[in-house]
Amino acid sequence: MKFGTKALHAGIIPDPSTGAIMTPIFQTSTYVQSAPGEHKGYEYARTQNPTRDVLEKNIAALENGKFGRCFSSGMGATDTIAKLLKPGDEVVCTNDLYGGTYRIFTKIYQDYGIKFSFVDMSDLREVESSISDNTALVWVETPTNPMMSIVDIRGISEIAGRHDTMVAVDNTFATPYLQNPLDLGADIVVHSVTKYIAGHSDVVMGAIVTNSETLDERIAFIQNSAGAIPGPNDCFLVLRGIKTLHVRMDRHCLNGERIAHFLKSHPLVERVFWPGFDDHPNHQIAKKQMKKYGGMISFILKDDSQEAAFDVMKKLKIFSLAESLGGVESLVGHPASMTHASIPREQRLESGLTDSLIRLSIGIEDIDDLIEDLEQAIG
Ligand code: P1T
Repeated sequence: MKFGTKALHAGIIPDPSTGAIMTPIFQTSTYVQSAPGEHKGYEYARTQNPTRDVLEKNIAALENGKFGRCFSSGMGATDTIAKLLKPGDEVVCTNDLYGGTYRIFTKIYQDYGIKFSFVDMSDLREVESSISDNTALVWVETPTNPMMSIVDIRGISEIAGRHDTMVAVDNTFATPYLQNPLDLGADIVVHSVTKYIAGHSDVVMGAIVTNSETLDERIAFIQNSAGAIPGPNDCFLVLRGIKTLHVRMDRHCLNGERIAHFLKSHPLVERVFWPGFDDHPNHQIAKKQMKKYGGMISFILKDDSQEAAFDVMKKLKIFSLAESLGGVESLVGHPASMTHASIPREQRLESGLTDSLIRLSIGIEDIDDLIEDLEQAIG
């Protein structure tokens, strides 16, 4: 089955009791048993919920994976992966990544005796030399947030395989429509479903997909034990959002491409970060592992001051100034003070994240209006 068909049909069956074509919202916390232990496969809604079951099957299918699990947020999903680790374990991470991921690793799990190192993964030799006998996990984000660097998932998976180390890929920016890390050798895919998968800026949710039954059993055990589950209403909203994921993504990518080129040719713009450019350092890898290049773009102005960046953000009218991304409407953000403020400045600068960096999440509005908005704001 191809992607668009899977988005609409994978895991979805009409409700057996009514024939309802849309998955019902099972808004219940528990299920009646006819005798102790005699039930229809559902005991308590932290453990199982039919609306969530359908969504988990659907997301797993989109990632070409066997097992999917949903969580109350992307961070809930990341937290679950971290809980697979034990004191003494080491994790090698991309040096450019979502600030909240950096924060949970360094401010929470580091105190539990897990060591995290952050490396420039565009250079595979750096990754290999960072792996030790204690490395239990390689954490990849690609494209990275917010510098749009590209990491070679197959290359990393081969290296990790030689060292018997797991690879988890945060696939939030690419979505399962543009990139499928499990097909490239990764062990685990993580999503902030909040973003493109849900797509309408009305839900916070996370997901994990894997092909390993053993891993999935452990993930399900943590999901039930720690309890970071999404509610059935949110699962319904995400199932509804997914039905247009491929259609939305095509438009996000098309608008993204137009805006990336517009910015690149603008006389007041110094540099644009977007993996679709021929001269992007890992463009060839992006071309190989992604279907298209997505709707996320970062850029810096020729006037490299924070004030100039703030001025553009203030002048934008259609782009709303807000954290998050991947919704149908366009957003603009200032990573240094917003999404990545929890990363120390020196570390941010090492991956190129300056105080003047502007990040755009390109929505699916009419492209002419978006370009006009950027034109009047940049000047
Ligand atoms: O917000 P939440 O659903 O918990 O997802 C966290 C998360 C995980 N991974 C990536 C790559 C992310 O970008 C995020 C959340 N990011 C933002 C809110 C943002 O504006 O970048």
